[in-house]
Amino acid sequence: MTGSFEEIIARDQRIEPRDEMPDGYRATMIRQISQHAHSEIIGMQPEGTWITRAPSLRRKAILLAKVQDEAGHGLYLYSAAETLGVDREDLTERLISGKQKYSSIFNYPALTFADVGVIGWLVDGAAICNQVPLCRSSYGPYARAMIRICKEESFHQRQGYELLMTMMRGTDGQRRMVRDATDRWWWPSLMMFGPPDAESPNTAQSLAWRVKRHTNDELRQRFVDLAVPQAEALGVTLPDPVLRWNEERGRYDFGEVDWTEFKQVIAGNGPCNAQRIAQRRAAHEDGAWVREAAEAYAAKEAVA
Ligand code: BYC
Repeated sequence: MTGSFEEIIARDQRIEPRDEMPDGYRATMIRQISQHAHSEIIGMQPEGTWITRAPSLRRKAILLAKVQDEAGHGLYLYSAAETLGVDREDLTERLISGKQKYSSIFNYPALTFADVGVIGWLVDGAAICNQVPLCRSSYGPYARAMIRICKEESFHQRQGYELLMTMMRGTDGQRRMVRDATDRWWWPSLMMFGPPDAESPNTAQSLAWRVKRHTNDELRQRFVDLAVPQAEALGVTLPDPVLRWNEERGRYDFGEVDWTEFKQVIAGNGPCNAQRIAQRRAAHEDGAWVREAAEAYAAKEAVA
């Protein structure tokens, strides 16, 4: 791509790894992409606990495929981050030492099999709302990774919704499970979009650099507008007494997110933060022999 960084951004073209870029842009992209990668990897845990307890072979196969997809997304994203000059091993260290964040949403437990459906419907649904615009993000490797990731996320969203539809046609007990899981995941899903615009330190610069295409509040509103009719079709009530259609705005009004809870969760004090990091650290340590074997093999190949 020819032209200065500013010209490329002004033409709405992509910045590629070898292009010159301001240090702040590089740091922003490393921050966002690596946190996104960590979220995909940590995000395997809540649903992963249900793989051995899935109620049928069909549900187990679907869930396994979905959780494997999340691992794939994480690996894509670590590779995209590495094009900016960081090392995946180092990023993993930053995650397990608590220096880098991952999405708040994965610090909540998946208590019943209905949670698997609700995670697909609401969590993947929110992820799609947030990530589709990122397919046009200014950093080429990130934008291109997002295209495939979004296609897979939309399959995930549909599998979750289909599971919930099936449960809603089942027994009273199954319907209760779906309603309870919806109640627990609704507000944390709205937190995925980040703090309100007025309290988002990174949004203005990220919009100017075309890393982000919409503000946190714009995407949160878009998600609510999509989710309400889906909840109606499913036959569940979203746990927000203020939620109602606003004729004038042509959008849904909704209640205030509990931002104190959000801050607590991203500060490390959510219901499952310690467990998530401990499990990730143990998996990393257990995998040390694989990394050593791969390095030994690569060294042998280099000599041959
Ligand atoms: N949780 O200035 P702001 C998935 C942090 S995984 C934790 O608005 P920004 C899936 C933020 O990092 C999908 N932290 O920031 C996987 C910043 O702190 P730092 C995950 C949050 O970057 C498995 C501070 O708060 N998606 O789909 O402009 C199974 C101030 O925020 C959160 C992505 O990662 C949060 N919710 O905007 C199922 C999307 N929100 O870094 C599904 C990519 C904010 O300054 N990321 N913070 O210390 C983004 O789009 C943006 O980074 C955000 C935040 C919208 C999240």
